[in-house]
Amino acid sequence: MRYDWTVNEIEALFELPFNDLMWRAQQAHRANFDANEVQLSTLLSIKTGGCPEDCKYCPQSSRYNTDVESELLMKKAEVMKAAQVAKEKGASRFCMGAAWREPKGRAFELVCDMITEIKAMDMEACATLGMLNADQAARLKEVGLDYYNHNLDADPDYYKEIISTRTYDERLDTLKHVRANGMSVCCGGIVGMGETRRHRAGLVAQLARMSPHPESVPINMLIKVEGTPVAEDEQFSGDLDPFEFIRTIAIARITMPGSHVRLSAGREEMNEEMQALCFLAGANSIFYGEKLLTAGNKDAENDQQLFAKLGLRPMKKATPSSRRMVNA
Ligand code: SAM
Ligand code: DTB
Ligand code: SF4
Repeated sequence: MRYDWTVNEIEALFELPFNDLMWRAQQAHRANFDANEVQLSTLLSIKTGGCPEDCKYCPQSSRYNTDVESELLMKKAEVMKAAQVAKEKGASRFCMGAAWREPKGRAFELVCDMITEIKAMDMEACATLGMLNADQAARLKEVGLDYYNHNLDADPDYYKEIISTRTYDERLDTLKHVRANGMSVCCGGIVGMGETRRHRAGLVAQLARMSPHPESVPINMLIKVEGTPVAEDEQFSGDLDPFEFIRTIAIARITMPGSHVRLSAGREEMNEEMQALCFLAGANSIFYGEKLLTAGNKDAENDQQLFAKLGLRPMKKATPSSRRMVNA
């Protein structure tokens, strides 16, 4: 496994002929995984909207005028009902998201109770609650959390254009606490925010230089939500070519061959052929279920049909034993 990828090397991968890139991605994928298995994670927004942060892509920031209504933390019984439905539909992991800068006080303990109950249902548990300190990470580990999602979102230089209320280093600190407490890291980013190819290479380099690599790498295609600056301001405009998105997936696969690369937000807008190319590029995880946090997603039946057409199977659990553990 390599942890010394340079931005130039990754940019060179972006320049490869498409077929050559896909071939390399397939080799990396097949050396490490069953290439016909895809991990299914279901998301639930347990605390929606009203977030004090200024992430310019996010419909949940209180700074932008979007259709998202603020809601209080959901009751545990409702969350458990949603987790049960996700399990019955075949998801192996349940991911809870909260629109917080960081978790605090009693609300944090309530989320810890939810995690305990999800673990009792024999599902993998993931949470994304904003920044964590060392004590909070230790507490999440104690209640059995398997994965913590915290994205880098963009290349360090481009990041400054997108978020001002928390620094890149603060993000890295949270990831350090997650690692230090023995949880798996889910960390990726967004493409399609008006960044250059060099910036996309820079984002992948940041991820691929982490040692170990994040176990899960969500690659989100920006969902342009009315009212958010990235959807409204010219500065961020310009649609990303679909092949550039597929290339980004392939490059994540090549540079982080043992990680679960997730075809994440934006799938609702993708046709079956595009999704099939993403799987061919080495994506082996998706968000499964009709909703992401506030935005729509393909519904489960739709995904089941696509899986049948492509001969894909849901992965049981993304524990290390499901990997082939062979380096590409
Ligand atoms: N508040 C927490 C945080 O920021 O870490 C957790 C929830 S936040 C919504 C999780 C991730 O969702 C963000 O880091 C970003 O990558 C993704 N996201 C949010 N809005 C998006 C959009 N419009 N399109 C694509 N991805 C988005
Ligand atoms: C991630 O990388 N993408 C997910 C999850 N981690 C939490 C969230 C996507 C959010 C899309 C916009 C919305 O639903 O509000
Ligand atoms: Fe808040 Fe997370 Fe949205 Fe940023 S991405 S505004 S921190 S919910």
